[in-house]
Amino acid sequence: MREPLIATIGLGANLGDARQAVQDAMQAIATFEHCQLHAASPLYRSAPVDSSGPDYFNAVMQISTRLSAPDLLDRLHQLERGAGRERPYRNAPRTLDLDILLYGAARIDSPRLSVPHPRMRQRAFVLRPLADIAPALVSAQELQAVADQAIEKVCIW
Ligand code: PH2
Ligand code: MG
Ligand code: MG
Repeated sequence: MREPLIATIGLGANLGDARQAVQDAMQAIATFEHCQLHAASPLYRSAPVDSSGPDYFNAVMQISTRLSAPDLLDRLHQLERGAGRERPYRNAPRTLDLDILLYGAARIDSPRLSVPHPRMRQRAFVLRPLADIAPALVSAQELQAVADQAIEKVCIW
């Protein structure tokens, strides 16, 4: 079996009980087979970026996992489907969005998966929670560059 590595996952939702959906997903991911919770960010509320609808709830978590990136993605998509996720168009409002942001130090460019997530460094709703749990992964300049995006910390669970 492969050696465990740290995978970083972004969680977001802005339809239905979005706050609960993010919280439930975090708990479900922490109990995935071959995965262990490494760190969980506080919960944030953020204005939609290149998207529409109500404010989002966002968080970032890190797990130590022995799952391959495609297997992890399959399980995340299962959770999204369980939360009633529909994909009518790109960046549509959603009941649950679970993105693999980082998978160890891997670079992945497949039709299903791009890692590191290509837009993660332009988004406060990723960088702010990521900086809370892994400050070495986010620079002050990067945080400054997204300082105009509306986001607030809601709770520490
Ligand atoms: N996700 C998107 C597009 N825009 N905006 C916010 N605030 N939060 C998100 O999670 C989000 C978004 C595409 O995945
Ligand atoms: Mg996303
Ligand atoms: Mg996604």
